[in-house]
Amino acid sequence: MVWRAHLTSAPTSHLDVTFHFIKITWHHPLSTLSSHSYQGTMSVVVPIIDISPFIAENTTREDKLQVAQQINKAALEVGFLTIVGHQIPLDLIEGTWKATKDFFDLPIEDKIPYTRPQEEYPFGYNGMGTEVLSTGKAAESGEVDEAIFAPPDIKEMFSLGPKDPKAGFPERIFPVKPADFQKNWEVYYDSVNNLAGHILTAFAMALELPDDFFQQYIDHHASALRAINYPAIASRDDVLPGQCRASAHTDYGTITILRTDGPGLQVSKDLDPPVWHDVPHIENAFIINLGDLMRRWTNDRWLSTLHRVIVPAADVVPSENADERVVCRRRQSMAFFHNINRDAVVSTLLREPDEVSKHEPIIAGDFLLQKHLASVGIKQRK
Ligand SMILES: O=C(O)CCC(=O)C(=O)O
Repeated sequence: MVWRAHLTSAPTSHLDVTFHFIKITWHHPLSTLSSHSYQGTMSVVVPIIDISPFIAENTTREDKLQVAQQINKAALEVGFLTIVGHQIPLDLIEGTWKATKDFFDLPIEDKIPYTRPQEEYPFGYNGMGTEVLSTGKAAESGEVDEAIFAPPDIKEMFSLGPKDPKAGFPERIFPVKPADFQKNWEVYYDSVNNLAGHILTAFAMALELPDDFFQQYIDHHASALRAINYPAIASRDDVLPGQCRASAHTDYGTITILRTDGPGLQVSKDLDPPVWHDVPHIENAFIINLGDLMRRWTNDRWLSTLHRVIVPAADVVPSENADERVVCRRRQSMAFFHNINRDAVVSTLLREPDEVSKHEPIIAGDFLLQKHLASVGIKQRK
């Protein structure tokens, strides 16, 4: 198979953070998405794939190719897969999970000090009501100027960026409490980043590219580890119409490696209108989804699928004491957003002689920051 890159002149960085904007008009969050519509999808099956041939030693190329073929099918048909056989130790996962929960349980005054201006350091602590992921989605097509107002996602977050100064961010910040937070997060970040490297090798094989094709884009990568706390919700009255825990969006980078503690995540291959399907929760597995860069690279062959986290319709937790009843349990997730180098140019890879690129080349870091800042209500001048 022959791939050729779609290259016009290389893009130059154009983003200039200028002012905060206020969203005043109410639209349904999805009304801002592209008018491009897909055929309704009756069912979406997220396959479970054993990734171990890419991690264990002494596996054959044939074993790897079989996994790569399964990945190719999932990327073409769903844009989501669940992986087992990842070999990340359970005690690391559980230790990091517990330290993260302990951080979220701290009083707000212990968390706020880790908030940073997102234009400079798009990580740290983001409190309740500070993000609307569907606005980041709208920014991709330049529709934020249409003044969207969508209710904020019901969550708080802590994110960690890369350690390497060459990645182009200020030094990492870690909460001092709980004491085991930093160590767990450092090791977890590196382990999951390592896993991402294996998955990208599998992607390269699936695309019939050289096995190390993606390595040139990740030697000073901008990946982020983000923990999300979705608090318990005591009353339906606390939820605005259309409000989600994480509103409908696609992820921005290459892949996301997600761990959750229960259901709530939904995907839709349809945009107009979306048709939502639950992603099954599988213990000790990671959910992997493809981000926008993978879709652009493959000229939309591979999917970067719309997803969201809902407030479940009926999740009443019974209790003898009516005051303790909650309509919706607390939920925690940890997402590793694998991003390539900020200065890397992503140009469509074309494989047919007469194939036309659906996308202009972009600078990965600009694309990412533009979407992230839009989701936290910061507009940039182009
Ligand atoms: O919490 C989850 O299950 C998914 C979160 C998510 O999609 C995101 O933050 O991008």
